[in-house]
Amino acid sequence: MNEFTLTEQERALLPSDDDVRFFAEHGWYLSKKLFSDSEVDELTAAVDRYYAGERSRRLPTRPPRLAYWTPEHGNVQRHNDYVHYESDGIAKALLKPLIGAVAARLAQAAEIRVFQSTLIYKPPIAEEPSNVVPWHFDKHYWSSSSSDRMLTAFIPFHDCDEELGTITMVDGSHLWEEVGSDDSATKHFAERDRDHLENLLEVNAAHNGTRVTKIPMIIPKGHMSFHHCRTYHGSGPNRSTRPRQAISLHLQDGDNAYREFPLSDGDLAFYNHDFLVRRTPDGKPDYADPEFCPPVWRS
Ligand SMILES: O=C(O)CCC(=O)C(=O)O
Ligand SMILES: [Fe+2]
Repeated sequence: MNEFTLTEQERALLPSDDDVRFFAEHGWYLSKKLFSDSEVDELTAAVDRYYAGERSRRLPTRPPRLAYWTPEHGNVQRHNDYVHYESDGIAKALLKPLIGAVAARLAQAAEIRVFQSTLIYKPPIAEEPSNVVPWHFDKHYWSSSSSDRMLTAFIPFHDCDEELGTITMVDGSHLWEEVGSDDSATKHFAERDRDHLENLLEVNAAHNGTRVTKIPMIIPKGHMSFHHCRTYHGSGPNRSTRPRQAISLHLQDGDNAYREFPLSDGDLAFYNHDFLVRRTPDGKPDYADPEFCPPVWRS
């Protein structure tokens, strides 16, 4: 029995051939309504329980770059990694085959697995500096991944627009040749200098003979936006009166695997998985370990 099947109604929600071409050209895609309102409400309830301290299991160890907000951190932007692992309620939503099937179409891959899931909360404080997400692309954190087809689904739990500080894409930037990057790029954006990143974006656009076109994703509840792993994106402050709540679901195609990626100091790039996942027969971190990187789709 194949658990990765879609209903007739779900098939109608897949990206069309034009949508797949659009994603290849622009590096982003706004989906149809992939979650019903009640599915989003169930996810929100699971997240409320997570913030209240409920866990289905806990990570066996805390890898070095783990994002893990706890109440002592206060009213800053919250990031919590591995929520698909620690909360079965959250995993139930994120492992919906339809999300994987949409990603598989966009990445033109036969299999899609979870790479990471990060729960995000921007408190409604217009001046809160931690709410601003500087320009970056996700592949920078994934140097130890062999694939260039990885992608991210940004899943808000409510209508999400510029007032809330929605995710904003730099159109077509996944096709840019990159200049001026260094090892600091493998660090999370929270550890990097914002002005430097803003400037780097302009420098890269100019190098590629183009301008920076910023597209805020206006995402209705139940919809989600997808971006290619080399698409520059960021987001602004939350100027509204309600929190901006979302999950970034980072996805890998079936072919992705650990690769050795030497940094300039001779050390190898690593990802937090390398401290958690099982090993392949040749002793490398297995990015297909179903415990941490479960499949979301197989065609
Ligand atoms: O929270 C945001 O606006 C950006 C999230 C992000 O960087 C991502 O989804 O890859
Ligand atoms: Fe990102």
